[in-house]
Amino acid sequence: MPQGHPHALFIAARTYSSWSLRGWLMFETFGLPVKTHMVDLYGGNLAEELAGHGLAPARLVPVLRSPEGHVLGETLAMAEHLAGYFPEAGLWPADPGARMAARWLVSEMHAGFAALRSACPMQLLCQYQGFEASDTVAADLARLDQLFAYAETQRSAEGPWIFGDWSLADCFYAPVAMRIAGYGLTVSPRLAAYTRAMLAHPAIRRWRALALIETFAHDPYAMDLPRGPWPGPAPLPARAVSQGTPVNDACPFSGQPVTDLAEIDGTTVGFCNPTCRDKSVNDAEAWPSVMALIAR
Ligand SMILES: N[C@@H](CCC(=O)N[C@@H](CS)C(=O)NCC(=O)O)C(=O)O
Repeated sequence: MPQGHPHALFIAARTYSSWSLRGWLMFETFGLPVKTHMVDLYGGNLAEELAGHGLAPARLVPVLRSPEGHVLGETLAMAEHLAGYFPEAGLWPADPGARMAARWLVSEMHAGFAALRSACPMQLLCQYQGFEASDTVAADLARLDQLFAYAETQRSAEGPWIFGDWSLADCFYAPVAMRIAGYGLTVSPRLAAYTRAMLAHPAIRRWRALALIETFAHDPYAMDLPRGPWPGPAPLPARAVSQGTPVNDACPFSGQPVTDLAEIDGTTVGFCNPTCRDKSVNDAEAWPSVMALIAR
């Protein structure tokens, strides 16, 4: 693996930015080194802000800067770049047939599913109740099932992911699972099982735990529908507290001295800043270093 500075990844609005999620998952789920930076998706100056970071002509998120200083502003190109840069990391399936199919599915996701993407914008806050899928959305879901069924014929690995083992295809389809979850879409048993597996994936749980810290002036995709709870695994009971004796002296994330406390499943845990506290409160089980401190 190349040494030196890691890649820099510029993302925005974890709650809503499905493409940012794709870019981040490529690093997070394959253990690739990265420094993540947040930019403002809704400030009206995204292209200018990106240019200020030396990322022109990028105008959307995510954007990646390589350790050598080259810039990439499209997730499909990022997938190919990272697969080439980290050849040992297994980003594409190893089996040639599965690899071809994975490239197909990733390309079709990148270019297609317009009805689903526009009718059901990704949001990780709730599950809307009573959402009625249009015929075009239903057709996108049928196409999704057809592609996943085809993938099953091309794979040699067993497992919950599109090609059995986790691959770049899952990075691209993870936000689709979030749309199925967020709108309670009626889908085939195959897609329902995939959505359940994705909701329980530790990286997805970490992303959402971070997303829930975000605040927005308004909900850009608010629907006039009742909101039910998020359908993922229920987090452990947890809350920020101002007093108590933590079980740890050093923050489980940074190793720095503890300044902010939370009570998580009955155990007081200390963190070095409110963000690390809050992401742990939002879903402690997403963070192994936090769980290691909690008496079970
Ligand atoms: N084709 C692009 C799509 C990226 C994209 O649409 N990003 C959205 C956020 S999810 C964005 O930056 N929107 C800002 C805007 O439209 O001004 C990719 O693959 O990265």
